[in-house]
Amino acid sequence: MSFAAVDLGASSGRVVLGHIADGRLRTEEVHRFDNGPVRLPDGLHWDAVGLFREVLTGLRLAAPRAPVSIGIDSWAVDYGLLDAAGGLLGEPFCYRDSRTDEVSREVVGSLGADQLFERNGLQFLPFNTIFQLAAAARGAQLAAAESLLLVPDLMGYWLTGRRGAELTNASTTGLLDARTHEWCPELARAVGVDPGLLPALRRPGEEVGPLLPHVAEDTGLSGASVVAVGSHDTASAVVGVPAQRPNFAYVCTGTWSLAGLELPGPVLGEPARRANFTNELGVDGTVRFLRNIMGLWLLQESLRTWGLSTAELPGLLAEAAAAQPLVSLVDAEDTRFLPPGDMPGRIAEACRETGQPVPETRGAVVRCVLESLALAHRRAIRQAAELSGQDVEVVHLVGGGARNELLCQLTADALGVPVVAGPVEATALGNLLVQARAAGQLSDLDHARRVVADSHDLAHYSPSGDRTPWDEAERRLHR
Ligand code: ADP
Ligand code: LRH
Repeated sequence: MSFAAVDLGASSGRVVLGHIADGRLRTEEVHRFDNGPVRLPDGLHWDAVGLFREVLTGLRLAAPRAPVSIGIDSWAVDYGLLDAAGGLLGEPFCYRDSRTDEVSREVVGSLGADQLFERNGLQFLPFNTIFQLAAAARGAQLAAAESLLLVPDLMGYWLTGRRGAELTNASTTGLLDARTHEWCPELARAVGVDPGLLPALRRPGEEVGPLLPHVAEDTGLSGASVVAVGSHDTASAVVGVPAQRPNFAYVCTGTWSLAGLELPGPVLGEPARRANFTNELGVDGTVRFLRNIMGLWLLQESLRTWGLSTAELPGLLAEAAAAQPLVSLVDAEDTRFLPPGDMPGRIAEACRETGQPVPETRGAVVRCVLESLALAHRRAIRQAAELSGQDVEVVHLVGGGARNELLCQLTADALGVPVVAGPVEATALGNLLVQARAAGQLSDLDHARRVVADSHDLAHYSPSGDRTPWDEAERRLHR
């Protein structure tokens, strides 16, 4: 029995087929495509229809294996608005658009940062859906909208004609109650949004529906239906973490680094809020207690500024490995790095402001980026452990960054904890495993993780070197 995962990342998307045989998950990537925001006169957007075309292409390529179900995940927080006829009201905004910079501060000022966190348990990020909607409420488009669909739910709607809001991704909007896991209509109203826009919630594993006849005909997938997975990509990635013991932390490294812990319930209250932690919902009622770190976006955007492609990454990483260690580090959680633009320039500026040498070569800039990420991973994981009282014996690093040996080793060195790297495609695997569980092939998360561990070669990194220079760098940046 085969399943199809549609995994839409901020920098690339893929359609992956998978089936379980002899306790192993066998996968085949049938389609991969680039993704990225595009600037239009009114701001930064995603090409949602273009993405849907790629989804259809992937499903057509998957058809010969006749998957029984399709699961969709993507980056969080962004949404499309539908009018009464079901038409899309404009291309979805990208979370890197700056229109929420001011409005997010105003909303927090009027609702109270502590009140908001007590209710939704979310890290303050200027692009949380609640702030995007507060900005939208000042324009005309929202008045014409009948429903709001997060990106994977929008793709699901276009495949099936059914609307809904998958729970893990709904938990990133800022409009979901962290305790009851239900929508908070009064928070929606407080930012000028009709709560009727928010569709009924659905849980990972629930059936969304069969494919619309024209989709079934176009893709050749007449027997398949869409099944809700952890549609927030980070929720799926954490399902795909091959942890074999309870005391693990994870870093999901792609465009972002999401570093933290899986917990049975939320950590609310002032210390967690002041440390700017988030409590996002995972599969099976788990909570992802983590912080968003700017991630490999810092590297992607540096490459773009230099006019280089990902093919040139291995050469640059070799230069970074040869560069002098721990010369200059920046705060990889600083939102100055959020918008697209000259990344090496912003890094140089941050180094100057903190009295550190400006990296002079590309290798030195990449070294600065990777060491800064490693330090941010360490801070988030140590603080998550302290705030939750959970010990950390091992860190699992999954996602595209698991291919970056220097980043994995630096993360182990900074933390003084072993790092297990891989799988690179943990998100697609988590997506497939939730479908396999819905089909009755797996029992629980531990079972799913055993299958991942048995199916993949993982790389092990032991901490090396002295922690003192990392301690000094941390003091320099976070006095
Ligand atoms: P997302 O899902 O957010 O789009 P991915 O998980 O696909 O991100 O990870 C993308 C990242 O993987 C890139 O930014 C890049 O830094 C890293 N990566 C890709 N290929 C390589 C490689 N050959 N060596 C090291 N890192 C790589
Ligand atoms: C990673 C991710 C992350 C969100 C960000 C917007 O792809 O979903 O968890 O915070 O995108």
